Amino acid sequence: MSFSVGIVGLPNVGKSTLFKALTKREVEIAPYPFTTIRPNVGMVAVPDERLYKIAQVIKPKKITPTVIEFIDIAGLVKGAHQGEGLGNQFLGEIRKCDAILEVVRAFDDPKVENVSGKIDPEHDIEIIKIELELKDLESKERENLLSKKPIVYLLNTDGKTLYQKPKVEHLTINLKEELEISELSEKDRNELGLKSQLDQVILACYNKLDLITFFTVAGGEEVRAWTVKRGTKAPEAGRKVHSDFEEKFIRAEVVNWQKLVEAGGWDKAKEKGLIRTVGRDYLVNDGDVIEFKI
Ligand SMILES: Nc1nc2c(ncn2[C@@H]2O[C@H](COP(=O)(O)OP(=O)(O)OP(=O)(O)O)[C@@H](O)[C@H]2O)c(=O)[nH]1
Ligand SMILES: [Mg+2]
Repeated sequence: MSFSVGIVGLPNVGKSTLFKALTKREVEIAPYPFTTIRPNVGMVAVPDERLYKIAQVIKPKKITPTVIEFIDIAGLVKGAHQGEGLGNQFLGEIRKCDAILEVVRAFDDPKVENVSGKIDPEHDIEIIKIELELKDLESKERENLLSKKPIVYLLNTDGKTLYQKPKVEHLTINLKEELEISELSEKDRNELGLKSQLDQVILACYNKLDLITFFTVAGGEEVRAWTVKRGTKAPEAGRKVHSDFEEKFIRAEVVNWQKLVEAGGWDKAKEKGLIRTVGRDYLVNDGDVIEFKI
């Protein structure tokens, strides 16, 4: 099971545009509100240079990045908690997500209806916040409260429209441009000198969720990255790799990825005494390369 991020925001702010740029999946994007009704779901690889550096010394047949699931949800409007717009459906979808990526409109385009009536990120952020809080008031469960989910704010700008910056920490991106960049070949992108900022969006979600990455090398067959919450113990991390591993866990061999790369591979790291044997209580660190022993 991967961690999931729900793309949330008012209608027509660019949620599906972001989803398409992230996942390269065909989704409906249109200049009218409530284009998205059924949520779009897609897996996105978490960018990580370390994976490729490890692969240089391990020389595996296969390299597999870790993924986060992104869910493009229907737009929310004021009154959604009472079922306004596609309110209840929308809020139910958010409940299933581990974090929220909120897209906020900071672009002006007369062809794209602005349900908010003005470009005012602070105001739009407030609408969503209130809707989530009102929905929480109705909820009997205290776990999984919507308004307590970690949120990454993304302002969708066109680079020319003026707006008041919101108080919250946020990323600023031109999503229309990002979609265009994502549709170019790598060659064209390099020739035109265009750089995508989407990696920053993915990593911002990853960090907001307090996730860390560990790696496995499968005896040299496959270098693969895996995601766990910070504070996860080795047996539970093992379960990510194989459902049996938690129960059958005996010990694990661990080396920091950089030490492994510097040593020039697993066997050489072992010769140098860089590989440690750890037990059930070992807390996995970001960047650990782990061999589970069952
Ligand atoms: N000018 C401009 N238009 C944009 C930008 N981002 C998205 N759009 C346009 O805005 C419209 C709505 O984009 P979508 O991605 O469908 O928006 P959404 O938030 O998914 O909308 P709903 O699913 O209806 O809630 C489309 O016509 C997009 O092309 C942008 O940065 N600038
Ligand atoms: Mg949409």
